[in-house]
Amino acid sequence: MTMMAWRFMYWVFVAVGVIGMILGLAVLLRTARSRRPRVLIATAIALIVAGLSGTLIVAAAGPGGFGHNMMGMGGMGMMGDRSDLRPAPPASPGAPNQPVRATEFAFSPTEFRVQAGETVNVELRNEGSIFHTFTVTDLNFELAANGGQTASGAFRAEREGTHEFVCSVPGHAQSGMRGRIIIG
Ligand SMILES: [Cu+2]
Repeated sequence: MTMMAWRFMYWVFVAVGVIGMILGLAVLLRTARSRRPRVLIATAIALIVAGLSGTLIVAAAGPGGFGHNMMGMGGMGMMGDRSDLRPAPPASPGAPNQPVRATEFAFSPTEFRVQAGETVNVELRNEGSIFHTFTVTDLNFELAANGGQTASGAFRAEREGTHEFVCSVPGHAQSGMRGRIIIG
């Protein structure tokens, strides 16, 4: 499901909750004055309960749970339109490991060296809470991981020189998610 769909459902829930509560209260007030049958009172109470629980579910899920999910969903959405790099090749058994931590909004380390001709397994450890990538655009290498996840791939140091890596989620590189690989 897309982020738009989630937003839409969220507001439908809120609207149903609020409208249910208002309708329920209105019916209850009217029946109290004019001695309507019990069925109406039962309907009113059911509406209030449904409205309240709907609103409570949304409120409870809101800032923490639901907000978190929404971010995850947003991240998943980004995966689709982030860049057209091919995914990194799988980690190569026996190759040295190069961990790179990602958080909001920084990498650690911001610089590392690889001997020309060598292969290292870059291990993107996303220790943040939203989706990030490790992207070396000019070497066509990209790893991607949701918050709390790790992704590894074999990085072949073929071209000598300094190559920039970034997180390719829009805005993240500008917020500080950039670094350098020195091959030589
Ligand atoms: Cu990022």
